[in-house]
Amino acid sequence: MSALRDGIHLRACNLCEAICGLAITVEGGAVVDLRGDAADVFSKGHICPKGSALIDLHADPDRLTAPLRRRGTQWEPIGWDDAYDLVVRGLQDVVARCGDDAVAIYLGNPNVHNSGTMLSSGGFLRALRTRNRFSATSVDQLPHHRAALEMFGHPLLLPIPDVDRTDHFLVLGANPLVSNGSMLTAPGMRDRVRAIRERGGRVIVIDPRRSETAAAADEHHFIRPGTDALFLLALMNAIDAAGEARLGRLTPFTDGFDALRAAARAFPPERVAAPTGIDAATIRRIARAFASAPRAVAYGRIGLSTQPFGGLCQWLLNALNAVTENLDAPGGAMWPLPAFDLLQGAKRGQAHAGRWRSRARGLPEFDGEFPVATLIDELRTPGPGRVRAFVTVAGNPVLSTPSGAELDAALADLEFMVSVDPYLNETTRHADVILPPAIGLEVEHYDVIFHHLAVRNTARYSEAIAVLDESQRYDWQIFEALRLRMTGATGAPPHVRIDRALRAGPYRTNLDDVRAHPHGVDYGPPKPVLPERLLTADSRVQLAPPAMLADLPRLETMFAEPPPALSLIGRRQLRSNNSWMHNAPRLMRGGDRCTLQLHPLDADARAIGDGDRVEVRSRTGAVVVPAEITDAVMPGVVSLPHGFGHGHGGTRLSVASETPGASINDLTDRERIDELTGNAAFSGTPVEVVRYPA
Ligand SMILES: Nc1nc2c(c(=O)[nH]1)N[C@H]1C(S)=C(S)[C@@H](COP(=O)(O)OP(=O)(O)OC[C@H]3O[C@@H](n4cnc5c(=O)[nH]c(N)nc54)[C@H](O)[C@@H]3O)O[C@H]1N2
Ligand SMILES: Nc1nc2c(c(=O)[nH]1)N[C@H]1C(S)=C(S)[C@@H](COP(=O)(O)OP(=O)(O)OC[C@H]3O[C@@H](n4cnc5c(=O)[nH]c(N)nc54)[C@H](O)[C@@H]3O)O[C@H]1N2
Ligand code: SF4
Ligand SMILES: [Mo]
Repeated sequence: MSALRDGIHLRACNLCEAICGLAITVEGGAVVDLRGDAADVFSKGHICPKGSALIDLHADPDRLTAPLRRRGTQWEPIGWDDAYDLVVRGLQDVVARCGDDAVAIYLGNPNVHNSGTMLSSGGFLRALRTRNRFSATSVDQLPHHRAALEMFGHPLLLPIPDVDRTDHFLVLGANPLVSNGSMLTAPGMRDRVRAIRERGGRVIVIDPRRSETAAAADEHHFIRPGTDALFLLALMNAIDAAGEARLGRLTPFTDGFDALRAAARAFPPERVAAPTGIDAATIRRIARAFASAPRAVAYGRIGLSTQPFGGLCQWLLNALNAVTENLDAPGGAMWPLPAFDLLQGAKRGQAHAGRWRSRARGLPEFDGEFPVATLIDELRTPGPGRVRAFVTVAGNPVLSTPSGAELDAALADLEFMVSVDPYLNETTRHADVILPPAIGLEVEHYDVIFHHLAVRNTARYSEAIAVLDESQRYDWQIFEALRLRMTGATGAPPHVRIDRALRAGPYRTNLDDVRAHPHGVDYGPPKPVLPERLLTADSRVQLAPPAMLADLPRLETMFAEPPPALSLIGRRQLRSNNSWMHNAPRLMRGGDRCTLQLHPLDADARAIGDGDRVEVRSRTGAVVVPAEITDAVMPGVVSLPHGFGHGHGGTRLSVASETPGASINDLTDRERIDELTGNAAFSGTPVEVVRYPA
């Protein structure tokens, strides 16, 4: 394990999108204090329990610090050079026999939280030349990217709610008080939400569960899972019918206003009340309040993107902000301008989707990736191009992607697998070689991604605060070593790339300047950037993209089909980080949290008592968990957290496996996707629940 350097260190937490500044005191090689940095220009002292758990991560005896090679069910340590050779040979062997596409890649969530990986993995991954690329994007925010591409010309042109200046915050399918904000980098969301209310503004939450955010809001309304597109169309309908739809400043460079209004005309509030579960008068009232607020913003996160109409939802959210003069306007949805700007060199009209299709199910690529919901098909469907080798980088798809148990079985059948990952977990146990990078406090960090999603333009560079053990490697060293063996070439280390990008960026700064400000550099709140920043071919906003309009008829099925008796949704928890931090002792105190929440009416109908063990069944599988009866969930809706299911043998997760829970993704269904974008449609999975044993 690496040695921490003594002193007081200021660095950003890179565990989630909030990128909080932390102050960490190390004495005698041990962390004696870790707190939010009160002087941080952006996070101002905010911290959550996961931030403190960086200490556990660093000290975790289960965390791998040297490569492992699997022989049958046994793991043996090997040297790095031998490991690299094995990996390159294993991959090249499969390519030689089965072709480039026989290698699949899966990039998990921590990739985007880690500048070393972000900036250095590309060379190696491109050298693999496979089209079978997958990532956590398609179990998360793919619909946001698709809407941004269709409307603004680039997947990364994501409008962010300007929560610090808004008077009206309409939140759908997001729980920022627990998730700490997503596609909304705004550390300390509890305070920011409170501030909206204290300045006389209003916060309204639309969610099938009375979430922690809902509890802190002015209003909360239950909505039936997966019906938000109907609700948003009805809001648009009511605003337009009241004569309050207008584009204002956007008018000269926006197309599709009339087509959008025409589309909404088919969805009056009275029509959507039954399927959504929100009555027409309430919808009209919410519409009026939104349109009449001086500055309002509608924001929807994964409750709106991991559902069958995710693409429509993200389009309609942007459109709603646009037609109420709240797009690209303070207090509405705005585009940050980060110091390291990934769009710096982007050309108009160059981003496209659907250039090729997946072999087995014919699903379209997006940004060079296929939806991970079809990974299993590519592993199992025989014929040329079948995936025979697998590379995972910072991902745990066995627990995080739909039909997880089926994926688990399919991975056991591979010819070769390598994981770049610090844990031997439910996914990496299938690898032939595990290459563990240094992580957390051990690595330098500049947040390349999340400044693009932030409510304030800031910059912060974090030094590594540890000296690596001889056996350890940084992630970028691993990728460069693999790339060198594959191609004969290597690239610059991350800090050089960061410096270059900062120099070329909008503030013309550099790494030394940013480094000289360990509490962060503040460039102020976002300013309007349209039409200049648009990347559509004609530099215009498209309010009614043809792909979105073409998906509307599919919505009609919502009226035709009765909802399932019970629909499953997820539940993020403050002390979880997707699937991978359950080995941190301080996050696991207090017993089993992997409970199925269900409404008293649904419990009574099934003679289920609080704390009873219940079996939850879906088309794809079944799990047994304790029941938690609560009126915080809508009748007809049950909720299970994701990221549990640590009961598999052959892992090295001594803490997590003590309270393993069950995986919600043993219930979700790889055939349930948003047909427009291919994103997994977790929310609203039909389930049955019975007492166990019955
Ligand atoms: N049903 C359901 N499923 C979901 C969700 C849901 O809400 N409901 N949420 C989805 C979402 S939003 C996401 S983002 C995905 C996440 O899905 P994944 O990214 O597949 O899963 P994680 O649990 O984030 O696992 C991260 C992996 O990265 C490793 N890791 C951690 N830090 C580093 C690092 O610095 N470098 C490297 N190389 N590895 C590292 C960990 O050991 C772990 O193996 O799950 C999705 N799945
Ligand atoms: N503590 C913690 N923080 C995290 C994570 C974590 O695992 N733990 N994961 C991180 C990641 S990778 C991400 S992507 C973000 C996600 O950030 P958020 O999107 O804020 O995360 P969730 O808490 O899953 O919020 C989704 C909400 O949608 C609701 N919902 C479910 N289905 C529907 C629906 O059909 N309609 C509507 N209107 N609502 C619905 C759920 O009840 C839930 O309250 O969080 C990040 N932060
Ligand atoms: S909110 Fe996110 S960035 Fe802040 S301390 Fe918690 S995990 Fe780290
Ligand atoms: Mo995510």
